[in-house]
Amino acid sequence: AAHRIGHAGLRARVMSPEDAAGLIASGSTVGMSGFTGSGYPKRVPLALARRIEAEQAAGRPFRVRIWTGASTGPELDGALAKADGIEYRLPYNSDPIAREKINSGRMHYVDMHLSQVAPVAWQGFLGPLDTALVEVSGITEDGDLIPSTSVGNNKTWLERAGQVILEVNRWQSEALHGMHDIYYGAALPPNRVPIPLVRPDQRIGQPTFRCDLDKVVAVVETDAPDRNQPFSTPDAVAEAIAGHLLAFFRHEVARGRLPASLLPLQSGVGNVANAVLAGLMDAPFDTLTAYTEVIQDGMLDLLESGKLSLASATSLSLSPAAVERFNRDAARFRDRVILRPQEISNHPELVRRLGCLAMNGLIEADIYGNVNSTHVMGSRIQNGIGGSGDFARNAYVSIFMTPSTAKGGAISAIVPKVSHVDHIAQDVQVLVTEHGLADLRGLAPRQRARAIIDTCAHPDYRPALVDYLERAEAGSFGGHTPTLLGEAFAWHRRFIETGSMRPADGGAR
Ligand code: 0RQ
Repeated sequence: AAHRIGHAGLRARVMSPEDAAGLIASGSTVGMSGFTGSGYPKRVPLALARRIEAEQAAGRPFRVRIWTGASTGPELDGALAKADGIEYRLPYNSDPIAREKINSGRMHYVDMHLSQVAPVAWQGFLGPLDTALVEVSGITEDGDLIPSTSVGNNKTWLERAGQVILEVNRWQSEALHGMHDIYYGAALPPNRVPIPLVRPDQRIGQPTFRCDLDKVVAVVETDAPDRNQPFSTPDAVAEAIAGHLLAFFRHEVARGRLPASLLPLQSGVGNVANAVLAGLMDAPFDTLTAYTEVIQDGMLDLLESGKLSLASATSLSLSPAAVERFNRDAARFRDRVILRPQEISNHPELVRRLGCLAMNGLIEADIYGNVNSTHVMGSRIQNGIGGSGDFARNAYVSIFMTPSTAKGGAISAIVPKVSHVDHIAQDVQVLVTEHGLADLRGLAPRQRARAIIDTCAHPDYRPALVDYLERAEAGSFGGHTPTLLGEAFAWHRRFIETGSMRPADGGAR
C-alpha cells in the first residue's frame, strides 16, 4: 500500500493500529469518517475497543465521545459499543449493539439532521474536537487526501480536530480519485453566501481534502472492505409501493406538474427504496438525475443503463456484487458520480433550489400525516432521522413510503396518533403503502385523514381507524384536527401489553 501514500513525510508516520489507538485519550472526542457503512476507519477503532476493554478490566474507566457522518460498521460502532466505550455519539446510527446501549440508557445519542452536523460543529456548540480519525483511499505527493467511499463530515473533522489519524485503505478503488467535490466556501453567519450550485452535475469544489500535515500524528495502512450488505430482491409489498409511486410520477408528468425527466431524485436507504429505483429501470423516464445522500444498488443499475445521467450524493452504499461492478468500472462512473460533503448533499438551500423528489421510509404515520421515522412505540430508537428531515421539508414533493403493517401484521403503520414526531404533516405531501398512494397536497386535516385511511391503511385496521376518526369528530375538544387525547395512544399501549395492536375482542377500539 506504500504507493497509496505519496507524501514522504506522511509515509514516515505509518504505525500500527494499536500505537495509533494509544494516541486517543479517555474522555476525548473523536470525529470519525463513515456514512451508511462506507468509508469508515476499520483498524484503529478495533484497536481502540481492545484498549478500552483492557483498561476497564484493570478497573480504569475509559470511554470516548464519537462524532461520525452517519452509520458506520461493526468494526467501529459495533466494537466500541460492545466494549461499553462510547459515552456519547452523534448522529445517525444503525448498529444493533449501539442501538441496544442507547435504548438501555448506557449511551447518549444525539440524533441530528445530517446537514446540520458540520455547521453546528463550526458554531462551537458541540465543544472541541480532539481527534479526527478518517479513512482515505490515498494521499498525494503533496499531502492532499483522496477521499474514500464516503465524504460525510470529514472536511470539518480534519479542519476542526487538534490531531489527525489517517487510515489509508488500499482495498478502496484508486479510481475514486476525481469522483469527489469538496466545497470550501461555507462560512458562518453573518458571512454566509449562496452556495453556487444550480444543477446536480455541477462541481463547485476540489477533488481532495486539504489537511494541515503538522496535525497528522499517525497513518495506518488498511486493506479491508466496507460493510457492504446485500439487498433482498424486492418482495410483492415493495413492488406494489414502487408501482403506485411510478404511476404517480407518470400522472404528474401527464398533468404538466413534473418535467418528463422528473426532477432530481432523493431516495432513502432500505429495500423499499431500492425497489422503487428498480422500478424506474422500466419506467418511461429518461435522463434522470439524483441529488441524494446515498447511492445504492438500484441507482448503480440506472447509471449503467443510462437511464440516470448523474448521481450526486455523499456516500456509496452498495452490495458486495455491486461494489465489484463499481470497482471494475469506476473510471466509467467517475464522470457520472459526484460525492460531496453531507452538508452540501443534504443542504436545505440546494434541495429547495433543485426541487428534489424526496422518497423516504418511516416507522409509522398517523391519520393526519405526521410521520415518525425513528422511535418504536414512542421511546425505543430504531436508527435516527438521518437526512430525511433535510430533504422532506425542502423537497419539491415530499413522499413517504412504507408497508402498511409491521411485525407480521401485529402493528399498523397507520395509527390514530404517531407516538413520536419527526416530520410534521406540512412536510409530508404524499404517503404510499402497498395499498395505494394518498396525495395530500392541498388537503385539510380531516380530508387528509379520510385519504390516508381509505388509501394507505391495511384493510384489517381500516374499520378501527374510521371508528376512531368518527368518534373523534364527534367528541374532540376542537374540530380542526379531531383527537381523543385519552385514546390516541391506545393502539401502542395495546401492543406493549398484548404484542398486537389488533383489538383483542375484534371490536373497533
Ligand atoms: O425491524 O428488522 O427488527 O424486523 O423497523 O423496517 O420495514 O425493514 O423498513 O428498512 O425501510 O426501514 C424508518 C427504519 C424503515 C428507515 C426505517 C421495524 C421493522 C424492522 C426496519 P426488524 P423495514 P426499512 C436518508 C433517509 C430514517 C432515516 C431516513 C429509517 C425495522 O427508513 O431509518 O429516512 N429511516 N433516512 O420491523 C415497530 C413499526 C415499525 C417497526 C418498521 N411501526 N413498529 N417496528 N419497524 N415499522 C438516508 C439516510 O439518512 C442514511
